Amino acid sequence: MNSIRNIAIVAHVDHGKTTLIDAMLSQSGTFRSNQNVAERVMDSNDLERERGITILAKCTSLLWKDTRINVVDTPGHADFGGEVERILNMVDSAILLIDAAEGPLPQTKFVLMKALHLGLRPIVVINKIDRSDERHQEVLNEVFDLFVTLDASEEQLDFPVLYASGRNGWAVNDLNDERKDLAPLFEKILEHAPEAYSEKKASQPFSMLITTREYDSYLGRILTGRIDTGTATPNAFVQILNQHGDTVEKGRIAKLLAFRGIERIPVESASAGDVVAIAGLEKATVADTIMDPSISVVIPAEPVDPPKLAITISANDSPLAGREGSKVTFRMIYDRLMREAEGNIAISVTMSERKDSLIVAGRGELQLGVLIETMRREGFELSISRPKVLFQTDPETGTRLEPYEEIYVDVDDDYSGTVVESLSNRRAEMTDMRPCGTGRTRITFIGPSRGLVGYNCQFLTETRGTGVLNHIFCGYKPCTGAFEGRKNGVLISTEAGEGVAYGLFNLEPRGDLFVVPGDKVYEGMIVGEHTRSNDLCVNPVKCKQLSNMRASGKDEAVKLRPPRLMTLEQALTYIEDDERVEVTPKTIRLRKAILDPHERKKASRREEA
Ligand SMILES: Nc1nc2c(ncn2[C@@H]2O[C@H](COP(=O)(O)OP(=O)(O)OP(=O)(O)O)[C@@H](O)[C@H]2O)c(=O)[nH]1
Ligand SMILES: [Mg+2]
Repeated sequence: MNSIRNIAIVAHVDHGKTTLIDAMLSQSGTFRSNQNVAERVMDSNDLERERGITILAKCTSLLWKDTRINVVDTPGHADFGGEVERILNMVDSAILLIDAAEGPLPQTKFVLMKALHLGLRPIVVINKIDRSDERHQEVLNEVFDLFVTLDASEEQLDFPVLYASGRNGWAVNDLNDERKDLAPLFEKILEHAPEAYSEKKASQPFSMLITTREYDSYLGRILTGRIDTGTATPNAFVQILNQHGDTVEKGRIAKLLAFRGIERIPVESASAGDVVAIAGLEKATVADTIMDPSISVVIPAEPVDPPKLAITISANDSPLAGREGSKVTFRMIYDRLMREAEGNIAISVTMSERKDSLIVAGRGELQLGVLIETMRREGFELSISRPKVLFQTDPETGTRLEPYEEIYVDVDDDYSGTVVESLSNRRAEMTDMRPCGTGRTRITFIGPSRGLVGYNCQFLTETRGTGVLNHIFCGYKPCTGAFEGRKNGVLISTEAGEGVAYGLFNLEPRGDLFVVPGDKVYEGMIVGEHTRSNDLCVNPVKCKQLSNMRASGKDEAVKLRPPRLMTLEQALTYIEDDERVEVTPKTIRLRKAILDPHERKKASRREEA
């Protein structure tokens, strides 16, 4: 039995990829009947479960009528697009999933563009047909238009279509068919996706391009890829070359693992076309080729899109540094980030000029936020600057260029005015506005990426949490000049100590507070937002003057307004250039980069001059 299909499931965020894979796994009999399986079982890491999104692409494998189908679940969020780009190299086919109510959205366009470019012929699945607001006919037309816009070939345009409800576990070729199970989808995969095994390739010496790299506390470095030629066996001696053809290392395959459902099990051999994981190598990483020492042919890896947004990360130097984290030195941060950049192709890390911080560039706030959150849980303490969009210079004219995005918002009609206004304030231009479904409008804009940094939070407030905002990078255009920063100034602590109810109560008329009584504060730390545009130095640790007269007692138990709490991503986009976010495993604090008020004043004067 050597028949293999390799297929990736791609879609916009939340269109139901991971849920569909649950149903595929259970209906192909991959789980034991008494096995207790979590919902969205492929979203296996903590952050994925907490946020309900897929962050890393992951492979699974199932059997259908003696054919092994390797399925790759991919993330739908644009920030993790690099994962999708790389994974598409490993498969021969893709299932393009589209929500029957929402239709194609920006990330649908992105993943389809990448898939078509690689010459894949996707199977289109219109999912969530069970939704009451589904509009499959229109959606199908929109999908067809999208294929045309993206210059699909005749062959690609002739895509098969299935209708499905992944959550209810059925797929049909025709909506009049009985909605029973996923058999029609499996049959379509066998029929439409190309056979991955080839006798001819299998008879050549072994070679495999590494697509993902992860760490296992037990096995060490685990490298996953699809075997291009030959057969891999445990204990085989191999050499690893990078994309330039330089030798990275030579070594032995200690363990050869194949995917079986949600597990990886050791196997004695695997042949060309199969997707496997290899343990035992020490230096090999993503985009390197593992091969039999008798050959030296590097398999080319497609380059991925460059990063667009950067933050600087340095060691935490606040007065409270080192109290909550175990990894606080710059050296540790450096090693950790370099290791990340090596395996995570969509992130780049460079040393700053002053050699005291690292510039970490990625695709977006969410991706960088997830990286910081992960490091935080590993025990790191960090000091982070506001995300900055990466500019480019036009090689011919020398003008400064900045990234632009196509922005799509779906909002209730009532909020469309507010959203148009706030996006125009962020220099976005409206290009289209049309009704979409009952009482909702879809508005399209083109605007600078800079304007979108931190907008998501404001957008959710403006639409009372009902709006959907999506954007996709659409190229570089001449820079639009300076943006106005945050409207309000901040309240800065002048003292170190613990927040006191009395002191905080007295600050309430000045603005919204970020701290509660008992929170540790220090000089230069930001404790709230000022109601006016300037910064204000305040004392949050001030106690009530005690006198020897007994007070009436009524002002002793002061009632404070609830503080404004920020998530990591909100904090990052809230701060200005002269401010930092201090992150420890337990706390997120905002602070001025320069803590001493006199030094701060001097520095800002220097800047103005
Ligand atoms: N009505 C309906 N909802 C569904 C269906 N499939 C999934 N959902 C819901 O859609 C949401 C997103 O599902 P996921 O499977 O996490 O989507 P995803 O495409 O993997 O999302 P990302 O990995 O974050 O891109 C969940 O709340 C699911 O319950 C379906 O067939 N019908
Ligand atoms: Mg998912």
